[in-house]
Amino acid sequence: MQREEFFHALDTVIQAPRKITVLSHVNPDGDAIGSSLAFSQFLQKLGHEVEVMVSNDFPEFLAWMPGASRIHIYDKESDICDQILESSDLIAILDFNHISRAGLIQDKLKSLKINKILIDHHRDTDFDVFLCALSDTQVSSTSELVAETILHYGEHFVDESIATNILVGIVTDTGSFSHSIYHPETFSICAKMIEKSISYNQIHQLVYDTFSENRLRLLGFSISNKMEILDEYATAIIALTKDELASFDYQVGDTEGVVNYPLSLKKIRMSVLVTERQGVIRFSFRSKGSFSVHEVAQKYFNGGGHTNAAGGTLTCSMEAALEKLHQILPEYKAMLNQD
Ligand SMILES: [Mn+2]
Repeated sequence: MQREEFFHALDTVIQAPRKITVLSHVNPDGDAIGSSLAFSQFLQKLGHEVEVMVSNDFPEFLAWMPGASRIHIYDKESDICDQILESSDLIAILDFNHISRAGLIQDKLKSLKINKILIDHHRDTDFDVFLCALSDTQVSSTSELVAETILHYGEHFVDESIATNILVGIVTDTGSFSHSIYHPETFSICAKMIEKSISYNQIHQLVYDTFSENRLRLLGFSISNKMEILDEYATAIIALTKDELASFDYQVGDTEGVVNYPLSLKKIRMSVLVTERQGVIRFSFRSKGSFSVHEVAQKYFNGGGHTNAAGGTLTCSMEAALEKLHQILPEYKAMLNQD
């Protein structure tokens, strides 16, 4: 669906005041929270009754975001969340496109016959029929798409909260403007947001300069002690067991960004962070250039995402997970060694 077609369809959908639930993905990141809050604040201005919901809690470094305290966390209050979902007229799906990414909310979502709209920048949308969908992989973030949507309705809708939330989404999904920039409009949109937001320096500081001592030491340990370099495959792997995470008093979000560091090595094309959580092994993939970690994650690790950033999970032991990862590398050897 092209932009004009989407805006046209959205016009009809949001004309009359409704009860709308804005839903984003499990393990929410800055873009999930930023896009959801900004879109909900815009819908509220249009007179809708809006709730924001995610499956599980978001990291502490996003808790300051305008409106974050009113987000419903499904695993903390599933009864209230079920009631909200059941009484909704419309569900807005933001920053994900596969039902498994709804986390604990997926079964409820499947059982409800409620109209849905989608705004997302991931590949291969396939889980549902939407009243209207804005799906574009050539943008930095879902927050950028939400900003485009709001700006389409008029710059006067952008206030300090909306602008700040959008900026958090774009800054975090581009690694502070270091990747996923596909066109100059990303910066034009940011310029418009910075005019209205709290100071950009402050946003950056609030998001990035919030480490606990344990988190910084975990990062140091991950790189010094745990980074495995496979020169043959231009690949780096960092695997952190449950016990290792616990020894640094792991908190949600503490491994955020760890996977990016090995890519700063000139010779590395793909970086993989493998972490052991309750019963599952989580994979986070990053790459440089045209090598698609989305394909690797989708084919072998029940996941997906973007060309240069993707995730996946396996239900097995850490040893089995690492064995599988090593086993599939030869298939990609030629591609990983291309310039
Ligand atoms: Mn995103």
